[in-house]
Order: sequence, then C-alpha cells, then structure tokens
Amino acid sequence: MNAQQLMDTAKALVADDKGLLAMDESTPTCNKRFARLGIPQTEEARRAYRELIVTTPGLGESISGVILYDETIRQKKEDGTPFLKVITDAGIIPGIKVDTGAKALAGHHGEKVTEGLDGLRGRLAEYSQMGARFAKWRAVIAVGDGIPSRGCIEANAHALARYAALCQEAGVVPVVEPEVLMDGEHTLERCREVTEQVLRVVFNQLYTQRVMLEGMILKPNMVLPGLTCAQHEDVEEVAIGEQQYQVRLTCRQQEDVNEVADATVRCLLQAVPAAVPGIAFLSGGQPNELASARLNAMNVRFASRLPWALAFSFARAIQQPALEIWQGQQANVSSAQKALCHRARCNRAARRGEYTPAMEVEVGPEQHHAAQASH
Ligand code: 5MM
Repeated sequence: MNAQQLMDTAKALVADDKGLLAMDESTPTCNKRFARLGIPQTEEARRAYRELIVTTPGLGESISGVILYDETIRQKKEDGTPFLKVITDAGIIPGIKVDTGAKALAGHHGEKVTEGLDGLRGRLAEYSQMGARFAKWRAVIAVGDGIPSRGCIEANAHALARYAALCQEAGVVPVVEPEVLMDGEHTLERCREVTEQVLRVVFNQLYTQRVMLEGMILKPNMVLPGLTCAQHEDVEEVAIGEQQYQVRLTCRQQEDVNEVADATVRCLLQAVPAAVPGIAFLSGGQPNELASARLNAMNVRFASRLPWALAFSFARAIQQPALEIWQGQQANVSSAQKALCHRARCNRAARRGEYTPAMEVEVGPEQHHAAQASH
C-alpha cells in the first residue's frame, strides 16, 4: 500500500468543489431504467448511453471521478477509443463498483447483506492495472418495524471494512457506501438515529480492519424522512366552501431543506472521524433539484466549521434528465449531454454554497421539462 498515493487520490476526488458521477448501475438496474423509457435493453444501448455520458463536453469541470461498472470499464466509443482513455483525457479519475450486489441476509427477514469479497483481491488487481484508482461498495440498510437489526448492521459494516482494507492494499481508494434507504414510513429523526448507529458501527469496523481513514471517501445517505412518512406530506387537504382542494406546501420547502441539512450534518459530526477527507452523498431517489438544494444548504450553513469536504456522488440526481431526453436516439445526444452537464454544474455550485433555483431556468426548455418530469 502506498499511503501517500491513497491520500492524494482521496483528496483529488473532493478537490476544486467537484464531485463524483455514479454511472455504475449493474445491468439489471440499467435495463430497468431503460425499460421505463422504452429504450432497448441491449449491451449496445448501454454502451451508447455510457458513451454519451463520458463524452459530455465540459464534464470534467464539475466531475472529479466517475464510478464505472464491470461491463462499462471494458467498453469503447463507437470509434474504438476505450472509455478509460476518454475519461482520463477529460481529467476525470476512473473508479469501479466492486460489490456483487445485496442479497437476502439469512435469518433476517427483509434485510440484506452485500456480497463480493470472494476473489476481490484478484479483481482489484485487474481493475487497478486497467487504470481504476478508486472503488465503490454499497451496503443497503432498510428501516422498518424492528429493523435494522444489529446482525444486519454488523454484517454489512464488516464487509465494507474488509472491502476497504483490500482496496487500500491494492492502492485503490475505497468509497464506503452504507445506504440507509428512504423507503418506509419512518420519520427524519428515525433516519438520523439509524444513520448514526450504522456509521458508528462502520467506523468501528474500519478501525478494526486497519483502514487508513485519510485514504478513503464516505458515501452516505442524507438524513431524510421516509418516502411515505406522514409528517413528510408536501400536500395538504384544504376545504374552501364545500370543495376539498389539495394544496402543495411550497412554503415548507426551504424549511425542509434546512431541516435536512442540519440533521444530516449533526449526525455526521457525531459519527465520522475528522481524518476522513471527504463525504460524497448518494442521492437515493431524491428529486434532482432538492438534492442540489440540500447539499447547498449544508455547505452554506456548516462548511467553514467542518473537518471534511461535503461533496456528491450522485447517479440518478445527475443522470435522470439526460436519460429522459436521450430516449435511445442519436439525434438527442447533444441535448442530453447539456442536461447532464447542467446537473453536474448545479451540484458543483452546491458544494460552494452558490446553488440557487434560478440556475434551473438557465437551461433550455426541453432540459427543464425533463428535470421537472423526473420529479
Ligand atoms: C445508491 O445508489 C448509488 C448512488 O446512486 P443514486 O445517487 O441514484 O442514489 C449508485 O452508485 C448505485 O450504487 C448504483 O447506481 C446501483 O447499482 P446497482 O445496480 O448495483 O443497484
């Protein structure tokens, strides 16, 4: 392990207010997203879509690193140029997802453990030789009645730590992703409690497995209420005369943004050691603009007082509008690339605390339409 190299790469991933673009959807996930839009679920369509992403003009101005999938890291542009060359020529650091997915955890109904440790040393050696300088492993923690269990948290934290140690041995920076899912009726407070508990166990395991904290990146969820949490409804029934109307509580929006920002940062301050250079959030299915606004609020309200950089490692919250514009059609590539670049720019602005909703109207009407539709 070259400690200096690991520290340099980890720092570079969160330098200059840039962030990561996760484009590591496994084949089933990518196909699911294509199916929803009527895009053919073929290897060629996935290759063409990933070519669209990596050839986006100006992407490297906001994106420090991209997370690839095994199929993608081996793919080439239509003209035969390897994606890895296109990415590094754009000044972007290539990374790779190395887990093999979350599987049912025996004896723990409704809970999962992420697999992929078998043979990982060999796979890391190959990816590193190809040019990958960082890796990613995602653990998923569901919240519900009686869950997460201690068994689920510990199994996932142990696997994350074993993965991280193997990465560092190979000179690859581990991005450690324990995701507390948004699905469920839980409150923001319950999410904060679970996220803190998970992070404490994860850092305990990272310490036990001798992972060098200066040479890793944490990729957590933001602290959010569950998707079906009653307190989270942003529409309210209002009676005017005999008529019932549904009113959208837009005035709650900024309050919500600040509440999420405060709960998230306070939680992280309790559980994430100062030696970690950067925290790059996943978006987890949040609306694109809200993910930017919440990251922005964290940086506005706390950045000067934090030991680590607060960055992003979004998949859907960067890619969704572009995918919706592309629709699998070559003629839409340029508009889709503009939309992708726009979301990346918004998130870079959010790192600086300079994101405003006004940035959203700077894009052309079709991009804005797609951004709205994805909500
Ligand atoms: C949580 O998912 C990660 C971040 O994506 P979002 O910002 O959309 O939440 C992402 O890197 C994720 O791990 C992959 O897209 C998921 O791929 P698979 O197919 O392994 O679930």
